[in-house]
Amino acid sequence: GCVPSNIIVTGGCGFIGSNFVHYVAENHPETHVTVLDALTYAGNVDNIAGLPDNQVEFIQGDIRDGELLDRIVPGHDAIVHYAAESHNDNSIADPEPFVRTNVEGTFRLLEAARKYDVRYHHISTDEVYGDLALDDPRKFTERSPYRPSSPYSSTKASSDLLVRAWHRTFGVRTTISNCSNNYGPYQHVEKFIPRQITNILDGARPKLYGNGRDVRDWIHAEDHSSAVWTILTKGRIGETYLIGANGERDNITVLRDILRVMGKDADDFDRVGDRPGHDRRYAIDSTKLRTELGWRPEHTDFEAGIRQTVAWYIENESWWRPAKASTEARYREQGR
Ligand code: NAD
Ligand code: TDX
Repeated sequence: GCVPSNIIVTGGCGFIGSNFVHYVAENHPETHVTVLDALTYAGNVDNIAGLPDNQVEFIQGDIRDGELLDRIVPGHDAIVHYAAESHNDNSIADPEPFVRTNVEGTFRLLEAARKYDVRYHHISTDEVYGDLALDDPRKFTERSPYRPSSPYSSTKASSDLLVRAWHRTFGVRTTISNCSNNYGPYQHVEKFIPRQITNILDGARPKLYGNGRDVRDWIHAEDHSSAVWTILTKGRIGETYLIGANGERDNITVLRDILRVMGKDADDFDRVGDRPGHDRRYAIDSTKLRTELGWRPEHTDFEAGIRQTVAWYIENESWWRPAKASTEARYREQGR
């Protein structure tokens, strides 16, 4: 593999993108990072504050802005594309921004990668494979069929297909990674784990959808970052790699971990209406990434990861406070 000297990270002011920028700053000081982010409701430039100015540069802009891409893409040797509309519940309330950013935005970046012959890594999700039954012994692999359920996951699936076509037809040097559910610092309070932690800190009760038996395959955002770096530098061009850390848990178990860590009773939560079209279970088989590229996760103790994450939200109330009331107001409109 070869270490890129100058990369663009789209969505680098969001949850996972900013964790990746921190990861590169700490572990690969020889790589310059240009963060391109529109700063939507989900983006916060404070997420990358304090990183060395000579290594990390921020440009506010939209990935759909072709003229902006013409100005900034030349001179970079890779694009790592995280920017997206990322929340399933929002995609049910209003799908249009998901088509615009996830489909059209990916198209613009691929066109720029083609025009300037820049390596392109695409961040995607296990949700493109739909869901599994609770008792299905299988997990998703790189060969699983695409069958997305939600407006969010269908736009992510669409973007993956564009990447495959731009590789095969135009020879763009692409890789794709499909990762399972992330947790860790800087995650927006609309998402399951931060929503429940910050509800408890606010003296409000956590909200569990449906019967709480839905399973997600949790991975710490830092392990996602190390996997993406591995694929960016050592992955085979044109290939897809699944990223996961064998972290399957149902939602009620995760919620009870949070309640226990925060000193609450195991039944101190509300059950609310279910998400329409709710996926039952996701599970990742990351054998290809582990055997071909030698990647391993480091945060394998989920309860320790939850404890650290709870501590981060306690210490960083000024970070999440501005988004909390408006997020809960949106949930009230949806009855969740
Ligand atoms: P996020 O919503 O926290 O952050 C998205 C970022 O993209 C924000 O900073 C936002 O300002 C920016 N953005 C949105 N639209 C833009 C546009 N048109 N132009 C430029 N910037 C724009 O999302 P996240 O949870 O960090 O997810 C990042 C990526 O990882 C997404 O592609 C998502 O599909 C993927 N992913 C997420 C998870 C997860 O568990 N959260 C799991 C697997 C894959
Ligand atoms: O308040 C809640 N109560 C609840 O029970 C919320 C917000 C969620 N849930 C449930 C729904 C899901 O089964 O928790 C689970 C996780 O929900 P989210 O945090 O919304 O994540 P999910 O829908 O699984 O999608 C996430 O993982 C895959 C990310 O948001 C996506 O961007 C990623 O692609």
